[in-house]
Amino acid sequence: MSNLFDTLHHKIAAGVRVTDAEALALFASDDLLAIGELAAHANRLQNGDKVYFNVNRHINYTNLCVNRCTFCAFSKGVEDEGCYTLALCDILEKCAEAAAAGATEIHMVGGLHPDLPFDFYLEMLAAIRADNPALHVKAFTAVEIDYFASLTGQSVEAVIAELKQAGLGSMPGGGAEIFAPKVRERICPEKISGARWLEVTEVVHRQGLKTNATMLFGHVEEHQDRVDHLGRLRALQDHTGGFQAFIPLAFQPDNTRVPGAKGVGGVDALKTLAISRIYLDNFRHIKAYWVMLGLKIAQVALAFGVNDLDGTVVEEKIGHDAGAESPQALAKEQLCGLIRKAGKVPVERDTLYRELRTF
Ligand code: V47
Ligand code: SF4
Repeated sequence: MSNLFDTLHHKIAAGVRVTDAEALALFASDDLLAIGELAAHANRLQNGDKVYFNVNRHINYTNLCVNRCTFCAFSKGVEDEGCYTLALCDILEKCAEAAAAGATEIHMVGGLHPDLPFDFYLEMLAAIRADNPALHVKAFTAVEIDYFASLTGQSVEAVIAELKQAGLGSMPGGGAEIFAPKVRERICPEKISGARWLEVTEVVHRQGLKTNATMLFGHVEEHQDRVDHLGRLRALQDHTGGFQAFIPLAFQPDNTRVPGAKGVGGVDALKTLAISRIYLDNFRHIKAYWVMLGLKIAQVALAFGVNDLDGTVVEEKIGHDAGAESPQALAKEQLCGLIRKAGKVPVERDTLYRELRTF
């Protein structure tokens, strides 16, 4: 095994790509600290000691969804208690609060609503931007873009062009889950395929918008499926360069329906973040999303190749509906404290990773 680590250390130093077989061998290894050291080495070469965060606010405009992914505790049907759709005035109020609190980004996603027209989303974007010209709106997943295209009968290109015109600034990385079809059949049979997610994302990148990519892990997937997922992302990034950050999302099991789900322990979470850093040599940013990981693992992840802690978040529903025990929000000072106490340098960024302030 030490042979593997020596080889990978040299490969990383020389900028040579890690293979799928090597990534699988890392998943099979119990030497967590050696994996972490490799990832920290790869991260240091790209990002030094800087760790990014941003001041943002999440808004989930509706939890109504025509899909029923078995891992999702957030979505509801029209007959279900607790279903909601926010009115535009409520959305604008949340954005005004965010702007007043110093946010630079609104992160907005929702379920696939059964009957809101596409114009609702265009008006929502335009109204947010008119009220808050300085706020960057990062919104909609590739799954929602595909839904808007089928809703309107338009091409993905045309949908993106209209959303951009209305004020869309970039897109988050949700909906990727695990690309392998046999896993998707078990966890999200109604969702677009992994191949379609990648196809839509490629079009988005070609239209000039940056996006992120996620991977939902710790349910029924095998290590092989994770490596396959990473491999498809690395290949697309080679073509487009449009991904900013990769975010492994630790599965939260409460109120979900995934028979045989394995769950995510601390070791698995750190290993997965570290291997993502080692394998995805063309992704500059690996994000530890503290909402799903918990604050302690997210902080320790900063020694395992992670260089981004996401943001202040403020009102999170998707993870918390599924039992996440993390707080709802973090203050900027808390994020800086977590980063500083890990021996790193906190840097506030905007959505496009322009540095706003070093602490
Ligand atoms: O697509 C749903 C995941 C995603 C659960 O791009 C779950 O900056 C864990 O994509 N346990 C939405 N995860 C969240 C997301 C995201 C979050 C933060 C930052 C960014 C970014 C993107 O949440 C969904 C799905 O993969 N999810 N249910 C669950 N039970
Ligand atoms: Fe709907 Fe997204 Fe939840 Fe799937 S993960 S049920 S598409 S809201």
